[in-house]
Amino acid sequence: MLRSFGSMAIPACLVLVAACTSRPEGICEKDSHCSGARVCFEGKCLTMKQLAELKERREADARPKVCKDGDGDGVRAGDGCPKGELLDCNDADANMAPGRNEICDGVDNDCDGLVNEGQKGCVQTLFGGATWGNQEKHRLSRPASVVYDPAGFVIVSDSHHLWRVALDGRVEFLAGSELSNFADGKGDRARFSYPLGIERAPDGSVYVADCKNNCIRKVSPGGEVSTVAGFCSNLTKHAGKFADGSASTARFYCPADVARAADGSLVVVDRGNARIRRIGTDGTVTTLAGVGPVEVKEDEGQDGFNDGPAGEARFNDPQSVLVDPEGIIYVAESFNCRIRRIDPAENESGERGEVGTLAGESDTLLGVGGFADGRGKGVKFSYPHGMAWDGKGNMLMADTGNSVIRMVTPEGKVRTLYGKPGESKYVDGPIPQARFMTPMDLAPGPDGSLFVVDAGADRIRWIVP
Ligand SMILES: [Ca+2]
Ligand SMILES: [Ca+2]
Ligand SMILES: [Ca+2]
Ligand SMILES: [Ca+2]
Repeated sequence: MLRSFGSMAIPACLVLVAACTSRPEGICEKDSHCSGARVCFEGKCLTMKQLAELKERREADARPKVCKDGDGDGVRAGDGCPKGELLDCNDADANMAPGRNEICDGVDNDCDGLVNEGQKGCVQTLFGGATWGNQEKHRLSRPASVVYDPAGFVIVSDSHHLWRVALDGRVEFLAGSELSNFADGKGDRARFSYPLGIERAPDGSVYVADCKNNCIRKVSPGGEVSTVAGFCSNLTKHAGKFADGSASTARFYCPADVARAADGSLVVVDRGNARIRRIGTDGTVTTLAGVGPVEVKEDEGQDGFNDGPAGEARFNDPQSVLVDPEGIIYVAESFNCRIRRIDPAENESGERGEVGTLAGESDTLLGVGGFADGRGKGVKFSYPHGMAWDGKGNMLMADTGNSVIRMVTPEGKVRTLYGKPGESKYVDGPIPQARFMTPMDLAPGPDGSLFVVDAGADRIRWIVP
């Protein structure tokens, strides 16, 4: 009986298969039935994103609806909790729950999205990484530079935005987009392409070294973005250009930083061109120092170091710049692992400027630095980036490769202030125990505090003594 039923089923199955050759509209059986990069899932063509969302939704639905206090801190969590109940932001850590007192440790005790806020002798996180509190929807991505405004906030550049962050942690979007492109305009109509160093103007505007757009931009306090100098474009065919001249005819190649001199002119680290440039108050762009990009010698590495007359000096991967009140220029160089000193004054024979080394020593062919405190040539840096004045005539430096913050006197004496060389980690807490991953820039804040861009941790750290 069973056998005869089975033999009868065979032609029925064949009929079914034949019918399938005229598949109803919108039904798929395999991926090749779907157009583009879509896949066939349960008879429907879905994009990979739709598929991931569907699977995520089903997993969430399959999880039991719970509301419990897993870490025993008296605050429950879970998607089964009644609407309106205050939830534990981390139900696996009893040191974290809404209503707790913040203390100087490694976590956000009160679940407001800020780590160690208001704690003295402590390194805290001002912006980035928050999954709770008022920063939840603002994602900081590869931050590059920070400036402090005495009105009580910092401005931060990342890819490809500028953010304004109040010292209580409230974040306001200032300009740009997550899309890399070029556009002048206000707020979210403006576009940057890998903005790097920023500098505050006396009126609260911010100058931006817009690296991959190959130009210098300016952002007003209201978020209006304009072009200061250079031809802005992130297209490959417009990269690699160099020209002095008026603001619109001058060309830069991945400017990395900009500093404002006492006379209102701007000094630009033209990183791709390995030159230090000046933008006069009338917009005229000139070259202060540097003979041009490095020479790459076969099997020998890069030849990109030379001190001496400004027109013959060589830089290799210059990253940041400071100008002192007398107009002396200091440049931090990644590949040469040095701080260079440029006196731009003409000598008696009319030759412009002289370039020397203030501190640092390295293998200039291989770009290998190291770590050593000391003075002048006895100092070693590793891939240094941003610098800032400390308000007492000393320079502070983000020594990226060593994961530390250094202090450099105008005489070239260097010591290490924060972090531990070789321990690249994100650790908030008491200052001696705190660690940094890849500090890229810094800015002194109120009461001797210091803001640090920790690019590797995607966070703005705040050292509060
Ligand atoms: Ca709990
Ligand atoms: Ca908890
Ligand atoms: Ca907190
Ligand atoms: Ca804490």
